[in-house]
Amino acid sequence: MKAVLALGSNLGNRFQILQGAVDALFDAPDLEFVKASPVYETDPVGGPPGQDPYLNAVVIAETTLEPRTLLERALSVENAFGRVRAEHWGPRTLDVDLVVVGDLVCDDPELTLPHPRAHERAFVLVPWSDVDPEGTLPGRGRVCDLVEGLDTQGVRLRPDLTLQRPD
Ligand code: PH2
Ligand code: MG
Ligand code: MG
Repeated sequence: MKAVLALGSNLGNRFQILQGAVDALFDAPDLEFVKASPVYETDPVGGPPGQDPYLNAVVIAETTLEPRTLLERALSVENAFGRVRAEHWGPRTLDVDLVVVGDLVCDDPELTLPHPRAHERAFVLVPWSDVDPEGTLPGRGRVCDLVEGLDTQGVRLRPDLTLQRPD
């Protein structure tokens, strides 16, 4: 199955953390790296005022893992990068979200698929459409169409930062 993961960081050495997350996520079996998107610097959406901007990127993967197992791997990589869950939508060293896994639709509160807010988040859809314009969000449509309807002002390409495939 294809899996789309969204990465974000707005604390610490953000780019090093994103690259470290890519390396760590794929340093285990049954999850294969396909592509990483360009990196964007993005204005924080929601959360407390005065937060620093995020770096965001999207990674496309192939997996045979159960979505729940993939979620556990994502959470353990977040923890490895010092994620502290203090404030809802507060600053974070690393956020790894499952955006879609195949065409699964699941409304389990612990793992909602597709990600319940992905369709309205330019910081997810812009990088995703760069690497996978034909990608779709089940129930919502094609990424390239969804991106058309969004305000993308707060999402700025960082051409100086490029994620490498995992080592
Ligand atoms: N993640 C959030 C809340 N707000 N804003 C930006 N720009 N980027 C994010 O990754 C982000 C956010 C919750 O996960
Ligand atoms: Mg998130
Ligand atoms: Mg998250």
